[in-house]
Amino acid sequence: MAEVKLNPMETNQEPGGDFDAVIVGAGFAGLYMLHRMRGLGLSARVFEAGSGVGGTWFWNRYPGARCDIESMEYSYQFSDELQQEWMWTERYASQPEILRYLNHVADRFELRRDIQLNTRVLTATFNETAGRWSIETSAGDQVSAQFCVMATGCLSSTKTPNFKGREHFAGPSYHTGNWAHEGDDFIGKRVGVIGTGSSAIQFIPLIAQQASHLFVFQRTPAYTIPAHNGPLNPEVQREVKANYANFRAHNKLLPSGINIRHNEVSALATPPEERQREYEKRWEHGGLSLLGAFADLLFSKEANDTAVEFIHGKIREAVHDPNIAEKLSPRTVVACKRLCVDTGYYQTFNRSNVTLVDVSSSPIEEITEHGLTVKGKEYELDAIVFATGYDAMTGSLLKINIRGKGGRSLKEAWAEGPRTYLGVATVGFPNLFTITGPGSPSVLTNMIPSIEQHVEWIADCVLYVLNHGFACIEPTLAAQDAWVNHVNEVAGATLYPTCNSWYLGANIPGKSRMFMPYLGFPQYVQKCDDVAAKGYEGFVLIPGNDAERHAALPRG
Ligand code: N01
Repeated sequence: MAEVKLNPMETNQEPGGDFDAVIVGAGFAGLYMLHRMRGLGLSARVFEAGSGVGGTWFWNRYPGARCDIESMEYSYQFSDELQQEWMWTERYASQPEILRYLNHVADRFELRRDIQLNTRVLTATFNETAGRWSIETSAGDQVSAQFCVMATGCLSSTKTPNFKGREHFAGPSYHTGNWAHEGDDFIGKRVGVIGTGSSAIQFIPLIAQQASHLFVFQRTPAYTIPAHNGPLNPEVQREVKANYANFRAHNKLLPSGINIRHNEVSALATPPEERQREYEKRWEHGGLSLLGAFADLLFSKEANDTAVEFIHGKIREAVHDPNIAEKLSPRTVVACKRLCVDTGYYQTFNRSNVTLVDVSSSPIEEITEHGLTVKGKEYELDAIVFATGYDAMTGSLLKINIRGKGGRSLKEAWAEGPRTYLGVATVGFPNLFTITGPGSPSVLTNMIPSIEQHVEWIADCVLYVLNHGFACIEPTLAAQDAWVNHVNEVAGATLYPTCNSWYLGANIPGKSRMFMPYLGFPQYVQKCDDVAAKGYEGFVLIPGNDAERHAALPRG
């Protein structure tokens, strides 16, 4: 571990809530950030709104919640002892297993003493004179820190549409991202599910087995690929562990950091029978591997249409009623919305107790005391599940009243869409870091290596600031503008921006449309490494001395 040389003024460790760093969130990102800050000899406090650690995996307890990245990959690699000792039981880990893992990590690295649960950060205000962040919480804390790290997650701010009459519904209602912790079930109930994204697709087959009747209110069908989940072969686990470092290093060089075999050939240049064989192979393998079937899938609409046709054929094979199969067949580009991974989703619509209600042209009109209405017809329901997604990537950040230089809020700074340098920092907000923020690869990658890369980069940056006697670091406007343009240019060369996805902010009424994640994990890692190697190119480093600091503060 690199040595940090701190002077007392910089550490400012007085009792009563002055820290080197405040970290917001105790999910994968916050836990590792805390561990890393401690490793640098810094004081840090984590504030977490939930009553336990785990972030996404604490809140998403709906039946069937599991990861769509294989468990041997969806885990930390910063500690070889940890990755060797933890035994995953399934190919794709379930939510309870991932939550157990994160609790194990919190205990193993003795993180809990610096984590304050049940505490939501309300405001974070940069004090320009002191060069420090003041943080206020829902529990009444008022603390300060030189560095503030937002580990708030990309998909943590739930979105429930403002349906007329929602408050009148007499039965229980749920949002997948904020699921009750008590063991509710749907046995014998008439259940309505609104939404058919990744979350709904995971629990619909399970709720269908319990409910007396399940109504699925679908606005836009999604593409989903069978997971073929099952117990993790101990031999596979042993083999990966025998060579874990190489396995991780290999994955890091892949476009999304996920262990998918990427075919370098074009779908259009491949003869139809061969193309079909390739798609079949990927379908049989399951999960996100279909994304790597051909090099031009996300660049050419014509190439993508071959995948559309293939999946439509699979839906027709799985669903007995051709009308329902047709309704379940998406018309958008494959993967421009997140590809889903399921177990028995399409087959569920063959059950006599499941009804697909198309709300694409006739939206849900109203929620009533006993159900909801579509086209004037009332569907009687005992329970409603909102699987309606998230205000992704920016929602949780903008819920906090973050004010930077000159009292300017992050909301104002991002009014036209989030603008960051590398997804980690924003002009006007010195010493504020975002882990997997907008403008970083984040949601288009395996989140855990992305998180680790950010945490390590931020820790190195903090160390650099302190060891060189600086007080603050902040990106330049030129670097930020260039990065935002680059993120958009890269996305613009693909089919990603062609549908109304949450990647674009299109699922939130009034949200500025901007393609938020950066496409290209290895290129991104290289860029971050280069920036650091060049003494944090594109950032302004502000001296520790007050007078010097004021003179050096970038304006505008
Ligand atoms: O949310 P979503 P999600 N009336 O936004 C519909 C990750 N994740 O929670 O498309 C009717 O995908 C909306 O319809 P439309 C993953 O990255 C991963 O399912 O806007 N319907 C859509 O069908 C994923 O992408 C895993 O027309 C309305 C649905 O609600 C992300 O989380 C598991 C509506 C929202 O789908 C979010 O997934 C779960 C309305 N007014 C989640 N408003 C795994 O790792 C919205 N909808 C496996």
